[in-house]
Amino acid sequence: MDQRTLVILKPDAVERGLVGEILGRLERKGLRFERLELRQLDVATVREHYAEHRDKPFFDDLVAFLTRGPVVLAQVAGPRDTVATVRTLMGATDPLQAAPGTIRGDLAMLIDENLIHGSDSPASAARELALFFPDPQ
Ligand code: 3AN
Repeated sequence: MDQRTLVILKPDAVERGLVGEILGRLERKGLRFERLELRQLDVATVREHYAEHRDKPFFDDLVAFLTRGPVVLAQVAGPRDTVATVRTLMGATDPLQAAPGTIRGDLAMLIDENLIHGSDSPASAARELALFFPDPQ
């Protein structure tokens, strides 16, 4: 059965002109885009999205970063463990630790500008898709 996940190409991906490169990697893997949108996020939505990091020292900088320019939001679908498949393609949170061949491993250097978000579990994916795409298709 198909599984869905939320992908966000963060403002650094848009600014650096890497949208096509990153979406292309997901697409060439065989994943499908069910929704795809360039959107300027507001502070309240980003704070809710990253609520688990509310008490971290980097929280305010993270919110400022995610709202400094438009992002690309994608509802991504594929077989079985698509949530995990996307996380594998992304690579580790810290781009300097991320394996070559992954998006972060190949294209990023900074932990606070690491290009892409992908939901970390099916439960997170359901919550995040409802947050960013509340309207029925
Ligand atoms: P991932 O995006 O790999 O799921 P999380 O959920 O641990 O990673 O972190 C969410 C976001 O918070 C990361 N994408 C990154 O931009 C930022 N972040 C995580 N850890 C740090 C850190 N130590 N310093 C600055 N930013 C961080």
